[in-house]
Amino acid sequence: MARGKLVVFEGLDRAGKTTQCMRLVETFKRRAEPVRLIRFPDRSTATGKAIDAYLKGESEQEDHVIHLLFSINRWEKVASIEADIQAGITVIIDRYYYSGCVYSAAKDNPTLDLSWARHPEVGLPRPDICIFLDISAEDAARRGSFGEEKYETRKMQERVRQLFGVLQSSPEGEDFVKIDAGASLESVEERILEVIAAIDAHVDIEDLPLR
Ligand code: T5A
Ligand code: NA
Repeated sequence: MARGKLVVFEGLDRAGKTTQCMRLVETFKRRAEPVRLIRFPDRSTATGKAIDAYLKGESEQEDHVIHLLFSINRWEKVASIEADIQAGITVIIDRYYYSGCVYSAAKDNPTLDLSWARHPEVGLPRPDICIFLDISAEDAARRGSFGEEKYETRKMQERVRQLFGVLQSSPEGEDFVKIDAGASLESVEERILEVIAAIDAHVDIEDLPLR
């Protein structure tokens, strides 16, 4: 049996990740292709509840502590992700360790840079592709309910965007495909489907027509 793919979505807050992940899952289902969607943070587990309270401003956490909680929240799912991929199920992940590293490093804590942040994430299953939904901090801030959670400030989002850029020009950047997320829902979706089809066909994504 062919192994399932591991497809990750990343981007700033409000880039449209959850919307597009859900549309992609629907496409897989329509095509009767096995699929599972995971969102990080998974707010339903014990670590997820602590993260949720922190993001809503209901509790405080030291920067390294919250970083490690986000990481544990991913490690909790590793066995089931690996089992699904082995069983031929495509696993779609809404935010992953790239967000993990970038949001923590964006805090400008002198002992929490990108390289420190990467350590607890080492060994997590590497995705076949990381689709980066690219939006300016300004456009993101205009979208629905921006500003409700901890990191949804212009300053933080601009720093996050800059650090995603740093990640994309590091070896990690090989995993990234950037899509303009400021476009309409439908055209973002169309581009995502082209990128997924290119992995299936082993076409170099660089060779896809530009949009
Ligand atoms: N975080 C996360 C860490 O610090 N460390 C970690 O390890 C992880 C995993 C919560 C926070 O946690 C941080 C990052 C975050 O600050 P979350 O639960 O993923 O992470 O955040 P959410 O608030 O659920 O989701 P996002 O803010 O990331 O939004 P999405 O999923 O990118 O956007 P979505 O799809 O919900 O859309 C937002 C709005 O825009 C509209 C939608 O209808 C919606 O109203 N929209 C569009 N409008 C116009 N054109 C388009 N193309 C549109 N696409 C969507
Ligand atoms: Na989301």
